[in-house]
Parts: sequence; structure tokens; C-alpha cells
Amino acid sequence: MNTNDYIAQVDQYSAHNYHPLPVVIDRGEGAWVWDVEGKKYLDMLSAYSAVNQGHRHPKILRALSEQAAKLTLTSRAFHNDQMGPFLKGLCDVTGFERALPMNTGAEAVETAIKAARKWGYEAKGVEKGQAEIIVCEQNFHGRTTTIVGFSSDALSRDGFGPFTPGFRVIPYGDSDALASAITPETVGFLVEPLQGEAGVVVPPDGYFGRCVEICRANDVLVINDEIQTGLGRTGKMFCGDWDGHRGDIMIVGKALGGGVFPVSGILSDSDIMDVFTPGNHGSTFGGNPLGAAVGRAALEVIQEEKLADQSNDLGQWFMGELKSINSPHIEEVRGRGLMIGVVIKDSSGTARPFCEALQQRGILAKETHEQVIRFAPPLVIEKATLEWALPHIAEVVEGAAVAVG
Ligand code: IF1
Repeated sequence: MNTNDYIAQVDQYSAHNYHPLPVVIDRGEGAWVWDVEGKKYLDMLSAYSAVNQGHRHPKILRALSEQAAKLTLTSRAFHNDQMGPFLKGLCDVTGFERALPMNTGAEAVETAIKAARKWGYEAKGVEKGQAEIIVCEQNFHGRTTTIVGFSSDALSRDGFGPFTPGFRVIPYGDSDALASAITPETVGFLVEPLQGEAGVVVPPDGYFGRCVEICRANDVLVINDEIQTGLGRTGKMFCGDWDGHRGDIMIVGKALGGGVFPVSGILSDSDIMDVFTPGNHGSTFGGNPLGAAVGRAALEVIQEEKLADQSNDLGQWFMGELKSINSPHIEEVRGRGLMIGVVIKDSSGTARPFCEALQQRGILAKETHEQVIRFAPPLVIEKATLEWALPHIAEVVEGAAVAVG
């Protein structure tokens, strides 16, 4: 079978819930992937920052195969020998007292919402059923009906109601709006310290820190969604570290699974985590030994290879190079570390044709929200690789607005 055969098969048998680039990948190594015709591509998406450590990192694969040879799943009805060491490592890295392991990011976000609500009733004294959580416009926290219910993106929410009550939406980046929105029923503020899906939206300097102070002053929990921004992506171990804060509940996922297994979770201290008691929350796979072994290796790789520093140093240089491209189509280049967005002017059409042109040159980048080309390569990428990519990116964005396919 060739590329078209695979795409036709997916077209026939899959739900049409994505519009992928017309490329069929069958191998990955580090920052590179190959298609079924053997063509090599630079991966500038990293599966939306779930492959920070690079494709098939040897240490992570070794952890996967060695654990798979012993034990993969027990459920939490029994203990296993991998979860404790994994959660200790996660608490050591994040500075929180406790962790609750889940699998996907959305599951971890839902877990954080439940924790904040229960804490609101039991610790803050909010009237049962009245808890409110503040979220931001253009948020992306996952695809469950509760989560899309507070999305401001019509595509994510239309047709999936009725939705869960108890959420209030405020503008992103405006800490005064947060202060004004808090009521006695507010139990939490759920926020991305840098918005990914919204198009790599960087808030004003100090925004996250100001929000932490406002929430602390009002007995409101900061629920910090680091699923995409965490684990080195923005040039610090966690994006909140740019403001010196990690929130009261921190949510992690994506790269925690090292690009080989879904691993997510929430971190907090005991005064919050103790709202969970035996039987009132859980999941079949959460804390499974295979994911735990992979999660330990995934964390070790990020620390041992200093991927946060690499992301910061390479990201600063790369963003500077992108900003120096003289293109009639670029509105703005923004981001932090190796989480970068190139905003295409409306007058130049959408970002999609530019991504298709990049694909022709062996670079896989994905548009987000129509106008933004997202550049988020694995953090193990070498500077020489980015130096190779830059002239290709420059030619694509300097050229005539690429014909709409
Ligand atoms: C899709 C977006 C990115 C996330 C943040 C929670 C989750 C995500 C900050 C949920 C997941 C993924 C989901 C995937 C594409 C991708 C995405 F475009 F959807 F928004 F990265 F920007 N918090 N983001 O970014 O984690 O349940 O997926 O494990 O749904 O298309 P998940």
C-alpha cells in the first residue's frame, strides 16, 4: 500500500474528526519521521508536545519493553511495584506532596475539577452544588462534554450540549478580569500559563504570578494546566516557573508518557488531595505499572538531558531567526522556548497552505486556529537541524501567498 491507499482506507473506515496533512508516517527517530514511501520529515509538532524527548527515545523504549516483559496492568485494586517510585519521582520534580495518576490529559483535567469542587465544599465551605470555576476565553483543556462546555470555540462545543454548569469565562491575560470575576462560590481558576491551541498565546509578563496572588488572597485554587506547556516545552521545567509559581493543583500529561504511552496526572499538597478517599475517584489504567515505568524514564530523560535548558536556548535563537525573516505574510512570531507560533496575516489567507508547502520541503508543522503555524519540535532537536529548516521556512513564508490547495 502507498500513501494514497492508507489515506483512502482511513477515509473509508475512520470518523472524519481530523483533517490531517496528506502524509502517512511509518517510522520515527528523534526529531525525524519517515513516510511509507521512505521520505524523511522533520517533526515540528511533536504530537502536540507529547514527544518532547524525541521519537522512540532509547531509554524510554527500554523502560517500556523491560516492564512489558514483567507486568503491564493490575488495576488499583492491588498495588504494583512501579507506581510508588513513579509518583515519588513526580513529587520530587514538581515539589508537591502528592500525585494522582490518570491516563489522558482530559481525564486529569476532570480530576482537577472534581478536586477543586470537593475542596470548595469541604474546606472552603461553599454551599453544595454551588461551586464555580473560572476559565479563560480561547482555553483548551480537552474534549469531554464538561470541558468543551466551557470552551469559547464553537467548533469544539457546538452540538455536544447540554453542558455542565459552574464555570465562568473571562478574557485571557487580564488579571483584573480575574479579580472581578471571583465570588464567594469561586473554588478554582483553571488556566494554561501559555495558551497552546489558541495559537501560542503568551500572556503579559507576570500574568500567571499576579493570578496566583489574587487567588491566594481570595481562597481560590489555581489549577495550572501544564499538559502542553510542561516538562521543558517553554524553556523551564514548567511554564509557571517563568513566574515562580506552579499553582495549587498542577495538571501534567502528554510528554509525561515519553511519546510511547498515555500518562497524565494531577499534583497537589495533602490538604487538597485528601478530598479523594477510597472509592470516590479512579480509572482502570491510572497508575498502571507500564505507564509508571515509562513515566519514570520520561521524567529522567528530561532532567538528565537538560531538555528545559535546551528548549530555552534553542527556542530563543530559533525565534530570533524566525523574526528576522522578511515576509509579507507574517503578522507576528511569538512563543516561549520551543513552543512557537508564526501568525499569518488574514490578507495572506490561512496557515494551512503554508503548512502544506512546508510538507513538500520535508517539514511537518500543523496550523492552529486557521492563522498560526505552530513550531514545536522535539526538545532533543539539534541546532544544525533547525539551521537546515530555516531557509526552507523562509522561502515558504517569503514567497507569494501559497496557492490555496
Ligand atoms: C485534539 C488541541 C493542542 C491540551 C491542554 C489538556 C489537553 C490538551 C493544554 C487534553 C490536549 C491536544 C488534543 C488534541 C490536539 C491537541 C491540542 F489542538 F486540541 F488543542 F495540543 F493544542 N490541556 N491537546 O493541549 O489532553 O485529553 O488530549 O490527552 O483533541 O485534537 P488529552
